Amino acid sequence: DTLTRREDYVAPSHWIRTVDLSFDLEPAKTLVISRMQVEPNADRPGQPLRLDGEDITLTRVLINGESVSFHFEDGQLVLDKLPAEPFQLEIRNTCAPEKNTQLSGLYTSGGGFFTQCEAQGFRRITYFPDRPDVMAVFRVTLKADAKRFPMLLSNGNLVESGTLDKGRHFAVWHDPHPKPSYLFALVAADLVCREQKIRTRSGQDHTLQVYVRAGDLDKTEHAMNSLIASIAWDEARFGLKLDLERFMIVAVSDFNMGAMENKGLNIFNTKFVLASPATATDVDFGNVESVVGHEYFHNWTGNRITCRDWFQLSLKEGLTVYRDQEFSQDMAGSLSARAVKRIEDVRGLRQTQFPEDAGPMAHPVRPDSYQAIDNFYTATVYDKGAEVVRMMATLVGREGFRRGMDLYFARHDGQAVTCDDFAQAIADANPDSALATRLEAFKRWYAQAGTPRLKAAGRFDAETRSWTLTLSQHTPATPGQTDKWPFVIPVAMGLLQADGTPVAGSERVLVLDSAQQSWTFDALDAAPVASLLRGFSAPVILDWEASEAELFTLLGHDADAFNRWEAGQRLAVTRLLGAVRAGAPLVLDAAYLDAMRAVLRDETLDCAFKELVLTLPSEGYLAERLAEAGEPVDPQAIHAAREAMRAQLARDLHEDWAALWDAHSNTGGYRPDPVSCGRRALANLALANLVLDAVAREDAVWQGRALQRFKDAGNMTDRLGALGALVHGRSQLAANALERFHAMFRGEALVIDKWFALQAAAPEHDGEVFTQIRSLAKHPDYSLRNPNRARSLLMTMTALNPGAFHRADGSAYAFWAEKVREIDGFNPQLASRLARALDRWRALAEPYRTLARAAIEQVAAKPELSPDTREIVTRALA
Ligand code: HT7
Ligand code: ZN
Repeated sequence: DTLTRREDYVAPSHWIRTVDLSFDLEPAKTLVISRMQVEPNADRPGQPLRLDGEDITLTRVLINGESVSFHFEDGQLVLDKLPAEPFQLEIRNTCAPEKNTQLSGLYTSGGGFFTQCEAQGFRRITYFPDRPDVMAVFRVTLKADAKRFPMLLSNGNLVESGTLDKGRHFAVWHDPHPKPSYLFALVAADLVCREQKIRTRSGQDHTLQVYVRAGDLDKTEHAMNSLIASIAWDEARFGLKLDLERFMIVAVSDFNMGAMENKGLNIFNTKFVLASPATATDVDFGNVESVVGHEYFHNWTGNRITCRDWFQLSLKEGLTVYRDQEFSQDMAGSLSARAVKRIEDVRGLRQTQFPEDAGPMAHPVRPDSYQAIDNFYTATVYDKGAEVVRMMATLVGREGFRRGMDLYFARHDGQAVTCDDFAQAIADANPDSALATRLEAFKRWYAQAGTPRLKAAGRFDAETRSWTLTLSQHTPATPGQTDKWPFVIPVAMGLLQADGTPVAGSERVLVLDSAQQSWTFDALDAAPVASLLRGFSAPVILDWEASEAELFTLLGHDADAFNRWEAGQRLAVTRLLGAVRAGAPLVLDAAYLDAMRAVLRDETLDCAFKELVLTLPSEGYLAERLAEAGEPVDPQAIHAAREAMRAQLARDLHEDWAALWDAHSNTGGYRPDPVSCGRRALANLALANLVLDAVAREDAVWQGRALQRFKDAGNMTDRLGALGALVHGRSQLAANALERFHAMFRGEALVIDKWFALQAAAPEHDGEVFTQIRSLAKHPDYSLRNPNRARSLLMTMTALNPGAFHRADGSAYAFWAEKVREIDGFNPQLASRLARALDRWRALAEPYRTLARAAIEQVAAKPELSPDTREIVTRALA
């Protein structure tokens, strides 16, 4: 298995200016004819042309109509003795879409044809220089049986269509925008479409289409509205217009990731398109909006300007995640709804990216090497990459960032570029900014892995009435990087007086750009309460020994909603980890309970915010806090402490939960707006607490109410909330409700995924949940072949249910190893993602550590493991 290194980049030997592709589509054997206009790269004369190809059968190679000699080298088709002038190259080959279980390249799903070419799927369709810096104009002819495949779609504009003999038909598509092969797509399937014509602010007319299976048309309105909103937002916020007459979204149920931004023909996992109140939750509605936005925004950040090589992946992904996060915040509207979105994003970053940055897969936002590029579609490249862009925006200001984006497009539209090019454009457009003056140091965020620890210490001098804040930073070693240079860290902050009133004029963004720096604040009557890293202005771990009193002040009064929430989480973490460390039962104190009660009763706070404050830090997050402190992680001790705290919050805040349920359990007709979503989220949290407490007290009333709610619910958020309350509260009514739910939604694949996931996420109790997961894996509806279904049980258990996964007998690890090995045999991308579940095994306490290692070795022992999974387990064991 070979390593690809960033430093080895060389420009392509040849450019492909145009490609004329013709497909004779048959599930068992598809014939592909590719005619390319090839131009030697004048900077690299005399080189052979190397074409990538994988799992396809070559039948013919012609240059300017004549057969030529060729050979294969390292899996590539190599052509030498080439004309020095531009020439036409014709390749004929076949592939077998119905045998393509990897879901990369051309494959079948639900009887139709679909493609997935990023990162290296195009080579599984035909021989081509399958690299993002080779950009060509594509013309595509599709031929297929008209009955089975009535819709024939590809990128760009439809130029011709008609019938052929033997019941076949054809369509010809032309995409005028040069693009890399990873953005190619085709769909040939029996689909229906929701269509809408729009005229944009700038007066351009466009046709928007969302294609789905016949029964799903009623679930496409939200995706269409999200697309329209995305188009309007990109034009208003960044001046970026839709550059195509027709923009299509197609939903497919077998898909390895969330969605794909193919030029003009986005292909989506059904999970991120289909949404109706009866089948999708508020979270699903939010995800559809953000994924539709994300893929649409790629049209400029990714497609018009693409990556020079795959090491630059964050150039498009980090920037596009930043853009979709901003879009969702703008759609949320109010200041507090924006903060809720920011809290959710940061929670996700900490849950997934921070552990990644502390484990064996830690890598820079711009990695230096890879074995399988598909393994580098990571939280670091996407979410930390977005934080890097956000820090740039903080350092140059909102208008400055817009100027920088304008310059980036002016300079690089139509090119394949690097992360350096992006940072340079933002800096050059803001020459006096804190970014431009520290650009080289700032770019360490692209080069150095690991989450920096930011230490803060304050000292008040009563004599001079001044308070000095000292910030210092340190980044732990990561694989292959022992010593780190200091990062440039923007620290947004403000000061409060002890009674919670803000200290006038104290708000600012400090820029820490060395190992240690101090700032002094004058004219203070007493030591202030510091609110640091407001809005989570940098992806760091803040080590700030705030007192309990300070945290209560911040929770109650900080002007920054993010830091109010953060203070609440810190108060919870202290208690939870205190119990874990002491090995003693957790007993909640009156001060904490009073503070939580005050939050729940505060009429100035939104429901969504209250729900976030009252949701305890996850077991995974708590484990990382221990690991950061160098303490062995005992997942069962964490689970026990968290369950004890949940039970006490349920019991001691009973009156408040009941009052909240009464106030918010009826939100009327379904609308997925932030206020209604917040009310539903809080009502569901209240119900979960009420059922938990009722089960503990053996009281039937709230369990009965939850069952009634489950039956009467007018939307999926409420129905699943009630079902979750019963199942996760271990009510005796749960089994019957689960059965009914399954019967009710038998034909709705995405809802059945929820049915599996909900059970896999249940808080573990005496091994019952893992036993249930193991038996659900044998359920007739369960399948490893469909990625959504496979993930519903396995990813939910490994990523979201440490109590069920980390067992002292190692049985869940063994189960995991067996599934990874099995999936690896047919879908390496899915297997290698699942294989990451035990990345953090070294941080575990015994016996988990030894058992986890053995399970990883068990995966590694499979002789014919894919390069994808091999890379993960090799790094884990290194
Ligand atoms: N750019 C898309 C990446 C993607 C992908 C990568 C590897 C294998 C399968 C894949 N499907 C989609 C998704 C995005 O970030 O928008
Ligand atoms: Zn993306």
